[in-house]
Amino acid sequence: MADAGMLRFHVPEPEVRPGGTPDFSNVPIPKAGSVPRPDIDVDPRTIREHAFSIIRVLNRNGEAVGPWAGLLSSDELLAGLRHMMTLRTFDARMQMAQRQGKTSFYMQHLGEEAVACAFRKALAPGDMNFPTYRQAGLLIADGYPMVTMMNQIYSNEADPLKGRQLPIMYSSKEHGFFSISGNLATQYIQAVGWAMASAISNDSKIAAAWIGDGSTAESDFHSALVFASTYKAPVVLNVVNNQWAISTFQGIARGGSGTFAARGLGFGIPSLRVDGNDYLAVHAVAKWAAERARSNLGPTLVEYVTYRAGAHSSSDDPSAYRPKTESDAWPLGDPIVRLKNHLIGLGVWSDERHAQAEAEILDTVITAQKEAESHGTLHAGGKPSTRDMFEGLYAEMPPHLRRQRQQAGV
Ligand SMILES: Cc1ncc(C[n+]2csc(CCOP(=O)(O)OP(=O)(O)O)c2C)c(N)n1
Ligand SMILES: [Mg+2]
Repeated sequence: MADAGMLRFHVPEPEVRPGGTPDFSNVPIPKAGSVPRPDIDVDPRTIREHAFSIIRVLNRNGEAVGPWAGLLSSDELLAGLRHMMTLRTFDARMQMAQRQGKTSFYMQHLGEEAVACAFRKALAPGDMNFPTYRQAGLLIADGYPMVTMMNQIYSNEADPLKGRQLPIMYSSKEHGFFSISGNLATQYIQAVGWAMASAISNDSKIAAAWIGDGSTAESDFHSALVFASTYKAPVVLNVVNNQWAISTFQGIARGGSGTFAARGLGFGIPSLRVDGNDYLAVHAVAKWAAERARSNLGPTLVEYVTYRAGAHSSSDDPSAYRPKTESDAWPLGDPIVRLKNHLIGLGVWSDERHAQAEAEILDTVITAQKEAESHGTLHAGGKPSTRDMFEGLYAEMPPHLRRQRQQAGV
């Protein structure tokens, strides 16, 4: 019986803290291939269980099984593997560059590479992502030049954003990558608004909204869902649940809802959970959701279940709040290893070719890095001009900025 009397304040706590033994036995992992694949015009009320299960394609033996399998050719999968490997190598080099003082800040994707890399391949040219800082895979998988990314990270003279954005907060209209904002969740309502505008103007382009588990606690997330569901906006609503929001575990933002996908149910939005470390599953679910959006069936909410294996950012030390071995215990494995094993099983890849590809990729990344560094780094070489600071925001510069520009003598 519940005890009446003195009230107690409830704060959810993670299962394990530093020094403890990681335990994910409370995370139910359905068998690969076990979750049905409904038609895209399904009545959302009939697939409520999809918000609590996990769609998986790759089984423990690396085979692709079940109704969500079979969408990608071996060549497409080999390209996907290369994208994820490139992102991982890029991350390692840029993290090191941050430690060497060549940039002030960096954010890695370690363990989450499949999410953005596979998602990108489900979109069409002209579609627009509204990403967070952890979706550089969208750019890598779309062939955006690594040198340009590095120029932005170094805020050097070739930085297309001219030092006006925090490192890694890229922007590329051509590659469907809306400028990243450091103010979490703002991009969610913008994505829904962009999608509504696309429908209002009878265009064919769809939007993709991105948010992390922790940031779903922001009101912008909920407002976005209201507008998306009311106006059936052509948008894919992505939630990347990597278990952590800096030092705050996902149970805080999730509250009592069971899963992040379940948030969509109250809005009548079809909501699915997918194994975020399974390239094939991510791609299949993204394709399903994108097709729904493009067919005037409205929004889909997708929760990617993954794990942030690295630190939150170059300013973070996760050993202060979680056991060091927690990422090894994560039950969904490593996305690169899983796709690699699948391709070996198909007979189109091998350990030798993998090692060779790793060496080639490292070489390509280092070559790009040398080129970017020839344009300058944080404290050395070429910089954007002081004048650039004043340009590009207002069509007509307000008087106070004109005065400041005069004071700066530029
Ligand atoms: C509105 C707002 N509040 C707080 C922050 C500080 N902050 C930056 S990242 C972050 C954690 C976000 O976690 P999550 O949404 O899970 O994304 P992840 O970093 O795990 O990808 C916080 C609290 C911010 N940038 N903006
Ligand atoms: Mg998170």
